[in-house]
Parts: sequence; C-alpha cells; structure tokens
Amino acid sequence: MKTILTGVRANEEPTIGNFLGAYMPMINLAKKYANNPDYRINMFVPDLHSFTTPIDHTKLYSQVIKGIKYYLAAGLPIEADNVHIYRQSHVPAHSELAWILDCFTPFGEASRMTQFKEKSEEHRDAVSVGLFNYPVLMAADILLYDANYIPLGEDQFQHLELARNIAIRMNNKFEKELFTIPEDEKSQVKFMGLDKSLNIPSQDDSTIMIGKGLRIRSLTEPTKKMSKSSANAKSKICLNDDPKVAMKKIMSATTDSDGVIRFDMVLKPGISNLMLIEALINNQKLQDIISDFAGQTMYGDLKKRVADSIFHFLSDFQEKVAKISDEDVEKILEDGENYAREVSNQKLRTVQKAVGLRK
Ligand code: AQP
Repeated sequence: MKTILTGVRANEEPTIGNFLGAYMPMINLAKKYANNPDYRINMFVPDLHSFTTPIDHTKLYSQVIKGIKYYLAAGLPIEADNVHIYRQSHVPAHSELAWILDCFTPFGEASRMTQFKEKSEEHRDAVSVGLFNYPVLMAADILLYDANYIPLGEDQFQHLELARNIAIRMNNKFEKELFTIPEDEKSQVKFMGLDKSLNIPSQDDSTIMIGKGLRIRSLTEPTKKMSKSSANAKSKICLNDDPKVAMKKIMSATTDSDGVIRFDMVLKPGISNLMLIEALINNQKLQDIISDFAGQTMYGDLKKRVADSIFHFLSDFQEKVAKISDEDVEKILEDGENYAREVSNQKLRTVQKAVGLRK
C-alpha cells in the first residue's frame, strides 16, 4: 500500500502558487489512483500550522472550511473509498507524535531550515517557538500515515528531507520499520509527473526543472516565490481574486527589457514565470508554450494569453466553490476525521511502545 498525502496551511488566502505547486499535483494523483486499493490518498488542512506567524484568528475557522471547499472544487474525487480529507487539529495524534519526534530532532539540524530563517526575518517582532518547530509537526503529519509521496512545492523539500532524517534516525534506534521513509525529492518530482510536463531539453542545470520541485514566482519580484502571506497584493494571484483584477495583475507583472520571449528562469525570471503559469494552468507541457512563443518579441501578447487563462481559470473555479455548502464540508470532515483518528492512533501506539511509554 502506498500513501499519497499533502496539505496547504489555512493562514491566508491560497495563491495560484499553492494551487499549481500542491493542489493540482495532488488532485491529478488522486484522480489517477482513486479506488485503487494499492493507494491511500490523504488531503488535510494543517490548521495547527496556521498561526506559526500572526493571523486574524476570527477568520481561521472559515478559512479552513474554505480550504476544504478548494480541494473539492479543484476536483478531488472524494466519493472514492481511498480518498480522505481531515483537519490536523481534529486528529490529536499529530500533536502527540510531534512532541516525541521533537526529542529525536537535533537542534542544529532544525536550525538549518531556510524557511525559518526567511520567515523570522519577515516577522522579526513575532518569532515563535512554533515557527521554529513546525517542520517537526510536519514530519509527524507525514510519518503518522506512513506516507510515501507528498506533493509539495520546491520550498518544502528541505522539510521533507528533515522528516526523512527523523524517520531514518528513529528506525535505526528502535526498530527497522517503525516509520516508512518518504521518497526523496527526485522520486517525488517524478511521481508528480513534473519531470514530464516541465523538463526542457537542452537547457543547462540552472534552468532545467527536473529533480526540483515547482516554484511559481512573485509577479512583482520574480526572483522570489509567490507567497500567500505577502503584503503586496500585486505580487500574487489569490484563488478568491476578482478575475478581472487578476488579469490586471498579470498585465502589470514585472518582466525585463530584453525584448525577446524565451524561457530562462535565471536570466528572465518574470517572462519564464508567466510561461510556466500558462503551461500549468492549462495542463499543457512547458515545451509547447516555449514553441508557441519562439522568436516572438511582444511581451504584451504573452501577458494577454496568460491573463485570459487566469480569468477563465478563476471564473470557473470560483463558480465551483460557490456551489459547495458548509454542511457538505462538515459531513465529509466527519468521515475523514474518524478515519484519520483510527489510522494515526495505531501508529502513535506503535511509536509509544517503541520509546517505552507503553507495553
Ligand atoms: N510559489 C509557489 N510555487 C509552488 N508551490 C508553492 N507552494 C507554496 N508557494 C508555492 C506550495 O504550497 C503548499 C502549501 O504551502 P503552505 O501554505 O503549507 O506553506 P508555504 O510553503 O509557506 O506556502 P506559502 O504560500 O508561501 O505560504 P505563506 O506565505 O503563508 O508562508 C506547499 O507544498 C508549498 O510548497
């Protein structure tokens, strides 16, 4: 049995970066493996991760419910027996295992997480222990379910590596198969199919995508990742953006003054980011978009095409979200959380026995 698992935090409105980097690979895999008894597909909302940085707590509950609606609107085949949705906070084993894993995570290793360094720079007046510690909770989210494949964007692969290291360390210390070791980055990317859709022959290693996760860039600072917590609304397309406003953001995206449309993430990150968005949002190969614009010089034409795609994507997506009621979501969560509690409690008990807490 192989387990595929992913989650998107409910701290802010998700962006198309989250959608293309985490939702879509997961939904595509869920569709491929729905009702296949050799696979288990877990999509959850890591809501305990939501306030590692400051948020408006009055909106958290509804943001979580909305997050679930987004999974459904994106096409998660929830009617399949092997597809589950749950909230992390409603499955206590996540927090309990996180504490145990904490005690097997060297402080030095946790201190090397680049996201902590970046986020603590951003939120200097609110650097919590939770922000430092959240990769260990993420390891618990993964290891509790013996997950093999975790569709993630590129920024999260360092945390996945940490989860792998914790699992290997504990297996060596206690018993060989206490935890399943999640696959490494290269296998994850291959499993998500990103190598096929994004690989571009004849580019050097700095621009090629293979073996690396996906990183959609900020529209205003394309050397940086598009982030849902960015204070600059023009830097990101959020899933609840008015489609017309989103079009304008694409039309005013930062590019360069080179005057040639070609894909080069290092030298032309703004143009390349737009080409990447255009390919992924339409489920097309990046190479096809590169071919469509080969030799062209009008950046406005590329922007117009991407803006139209974003308009259609958001209009259609928001229409689907509006049709899903809170009651539908609550029913789905009840089933999913019963399942998650049962599976995770079994693993927690095994770990408690291994570390000597139970007989
Ligand atoms: N720009 C991105 N391109 C590709 N994938 C991305 N992800 C995030 N941004 C991009 C992926 O989305 C998933 C969920 O992310 P998360 O909210 O749990 O944490 P995050 O990585 O911190 O995402 P954000 O959007 O940057 O959130 P904030 O700004 O709140 O910190 C992950 O799989 C992530 O890789």
